[in-house]
Amino acid sequence: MSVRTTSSPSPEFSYVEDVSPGSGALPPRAWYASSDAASLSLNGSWRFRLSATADAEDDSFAGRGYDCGDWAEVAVPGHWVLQGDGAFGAPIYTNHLYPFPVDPPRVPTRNPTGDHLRHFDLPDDWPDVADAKGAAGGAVLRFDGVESCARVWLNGTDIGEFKGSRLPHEFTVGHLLKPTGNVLAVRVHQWSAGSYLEDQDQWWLPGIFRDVTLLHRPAGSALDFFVHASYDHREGTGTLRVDSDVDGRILVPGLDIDVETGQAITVPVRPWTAETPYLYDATLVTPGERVPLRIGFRTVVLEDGLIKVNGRAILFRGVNRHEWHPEHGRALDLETMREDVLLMKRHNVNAVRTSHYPPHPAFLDLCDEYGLWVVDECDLETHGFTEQAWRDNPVDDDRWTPALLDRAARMVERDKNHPSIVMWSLGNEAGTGRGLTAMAEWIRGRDGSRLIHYEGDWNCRDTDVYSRMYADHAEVDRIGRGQDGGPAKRRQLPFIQCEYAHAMGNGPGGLADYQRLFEAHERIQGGFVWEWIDHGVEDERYGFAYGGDFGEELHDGNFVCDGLVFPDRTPSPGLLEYKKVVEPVRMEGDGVDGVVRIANRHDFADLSALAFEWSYEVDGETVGTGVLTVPALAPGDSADVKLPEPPVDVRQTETRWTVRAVLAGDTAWGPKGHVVAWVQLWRAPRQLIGVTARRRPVLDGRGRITLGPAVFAARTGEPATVGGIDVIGLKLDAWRAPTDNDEGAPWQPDIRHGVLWRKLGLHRMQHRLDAVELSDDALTVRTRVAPAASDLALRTVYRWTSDGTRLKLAVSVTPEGDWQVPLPRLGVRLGLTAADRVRWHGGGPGEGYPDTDSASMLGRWESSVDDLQTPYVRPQENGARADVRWAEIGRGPDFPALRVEGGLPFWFTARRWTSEQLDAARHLTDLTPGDTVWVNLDHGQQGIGSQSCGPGPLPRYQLAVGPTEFSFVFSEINS
Ligand code: IPT
Repeated sequence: MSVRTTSSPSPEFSYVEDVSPGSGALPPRAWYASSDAASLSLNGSWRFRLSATADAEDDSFAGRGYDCGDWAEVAVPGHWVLQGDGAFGAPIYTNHLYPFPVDPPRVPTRNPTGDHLRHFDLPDDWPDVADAKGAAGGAVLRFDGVESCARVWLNGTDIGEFKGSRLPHEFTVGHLLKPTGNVLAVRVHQWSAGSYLEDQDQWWLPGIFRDVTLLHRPAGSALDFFVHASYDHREGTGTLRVDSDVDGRILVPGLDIDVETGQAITVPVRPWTAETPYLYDATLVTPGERVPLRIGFRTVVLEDGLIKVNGRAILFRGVNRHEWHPEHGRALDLETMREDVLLMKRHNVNAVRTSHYPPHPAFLDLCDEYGLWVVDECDLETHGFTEQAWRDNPVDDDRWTPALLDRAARMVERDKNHPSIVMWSLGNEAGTGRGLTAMAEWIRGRDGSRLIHYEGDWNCRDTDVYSRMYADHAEVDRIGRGQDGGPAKRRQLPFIQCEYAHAMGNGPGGLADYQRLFEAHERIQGGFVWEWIDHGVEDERYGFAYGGDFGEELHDGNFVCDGLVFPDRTPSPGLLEYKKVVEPVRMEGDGVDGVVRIANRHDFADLSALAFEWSYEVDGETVGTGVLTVPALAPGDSADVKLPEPPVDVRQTETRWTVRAVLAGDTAWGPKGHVVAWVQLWRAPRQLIGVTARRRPVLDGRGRITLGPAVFAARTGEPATVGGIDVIGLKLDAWRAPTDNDEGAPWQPDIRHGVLWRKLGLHRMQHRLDAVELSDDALTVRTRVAPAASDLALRTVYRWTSDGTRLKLAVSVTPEGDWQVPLPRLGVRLGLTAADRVRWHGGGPGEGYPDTDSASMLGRWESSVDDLQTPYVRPQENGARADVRWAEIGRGPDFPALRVEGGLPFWFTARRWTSEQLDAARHLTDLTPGDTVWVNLDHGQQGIGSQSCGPGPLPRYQLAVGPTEFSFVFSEINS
């Protein structure tokens, strides 16, 4: 046994805790793929050995001839904690807490360290490696992303170490390469000084998670180059100048350009915008290689206090995108990246903030190609220092400034040639400090053609835009009106919400109200919903796992599942709502006059890519369709367009127009016919149905009351059957399984309804029966609904009448006591034993709540009960269909079914478990269907809001307690 007398870790491991960004790497440069220089992907299966500490093993594994025969294997790119079936540790989720003691730059002794080994031969056609000399020639080894710190050896030679997980690092290796039997050894430490700069709200996932590539660098190859391609919107010309470290020529065949690098040329061009992403194919030719380029001409400026591109102010309809794949974590393949871009385009999203680090570079190529505005954010967040009032924050400590500047440079140099990037973001939630100023100054000096963003400094010392997160509607309105005060500089700046509308679980609510403000005030240039995707980890125990599911000591639960798409990228209702709210064509009008006002809300595109279709519906049934001729309106323009004569003019039932703007032809991102925007306009309103009370309730000798088609239990006054359909437990219901937005975030100072509801006991209401009364034309059941230990109550009277075939229930609710909170819901619930299909006329096809119902389109819909459920990763209230006129639920396709018509439109929900079971479940796998389908018919629902990290529902969407009456008509139908 040896006794250690040296410090731990020993000096040769001191780089791990060194604040410096690393040593040995080449200066950062543009990321590109040569068309003729050879390259070799080193992705694939690597040998792997995991140690518990940074210094457990020496470097003997790095030499040639080392026998790694008993090592495990991991896939590169990948995170080792997501491989090996738990043998390699597990992911950890924290929002902002560092999962280790805060003592910068020191990290824990227990520092999972993965030694990775890859053996490779050069391909036969690899150019002669013996010629390779110096930094400019030979070969370069590139790592696109390693979390969080790596030391690299090639054929036994230590070539350097680096930090900066989501940034590229390159090393000159030509002089070390052999034709065969090369050994690449990479030691990766989970924790390092760099971890203090990477405290983003996400899983901590060590590993080589992006590509590893060997690039041949022939003599005279391009090193770094900077494409400057501006657009003069007054002249319609573009000016191109490509500065290159190695002189060469730039060829742009589409523009007849053939100029030397460094030389500017101005020619008429088609500009690039996110809506019209026109790219010119070009080639940079240096003596040693040809580099294909895609050039987009556009100019970004801050002018008149606005962000303008090509002379026009833009409006961000954005999302925050973390890189996520449910199996592979942040190791994304190209198809997954493309899927993100296509989904965004198809849902009217026009902007991405790459929260909170530069994405895989291929994603930016896709943004250029399909058209998305990008705010490229640096890999920097020190949020955990908020726990100590930002004391020792690295961004305000000069010792860390070189690391910050290194990160800024690696982002800007790698990504500078993307037209899609309009702003550089210094990072996220890092407080304020000199280091940020140094980054901003360096970026401005290097690239004056883009704006600078950072949210953490509300004084906007270093930024070109006033950016905030989760400001409520009232504050956004004040900012839009310029009534927010603030320092002089800030008052001159445009405003964006870099994060808003927290899409955790069911929600976000209030999007439409935000959008109205964004569109009303010029100063407000839109926002970015938090966030794009739920970071659920595919897990056979739970379906998708979240924080705490891996036994983490500290974690933030399902706060990591707050996206507009589920972990498998299925759009959630929140994304459909966002699509509708930000639709770039706004239609309004009057279905009686038959006029639609169509406004083009694009910033650049006219409407020539769209076709317009109308349909005409009677009681939800489409009875006619046609095409509407709409001029190719310029952006910002609008026109009144006349609808045709209605195909039939029924006045005694609800009739309406639906007008859709669809893609006129296939585009790069969507097929012909894809719906971009829509509106519904009434021709004739719905007529209320009446049931004349013509039947008398009859008590028989067997404890039953018969009324029209229904039989009731005389003792409880509850219906037992309607026609041939068994009904159980019909009662007033005011409880819903709180949503994440109901529960709110623990730090929220405001009233958190979900918490108050539970405290009050709304989930354990007792129903006291006071009377069952029979009169000539009605059965009246009087009850008092209240939780134990409280004097608050809802006096509830059920009044049943029938005309012989139909059964009407009129409910009247009279509150008692001083209710200080809104109700989760108010309606009746009932159980049906034989039901699995639903048809309805109302909002659909998906769910809708008071402040999330923009995308809910009125129509006739049909679904299985199972498909009505929205699979939020943490189970919670979901699946209500809004504005339902009538619904039929039965065992399909051969109904008989119970038909329910609402006196007023209502919310319809049906599920194979109770709200209480839904509330108790932590994962979808906890929900097991029972024999009964529980149906909720709600007169009211509480809004959703965004309080899991923002404001709660606006007052007008809250379900205030007050005397309330509502009714439903039940009947049995056979179809
Ligand atoms: C904000 C963070 O910037 C983001 O990373 C994420 O954590 C989001 O919140 C919540 O999901 S910070 C917020 C606590 C103000």
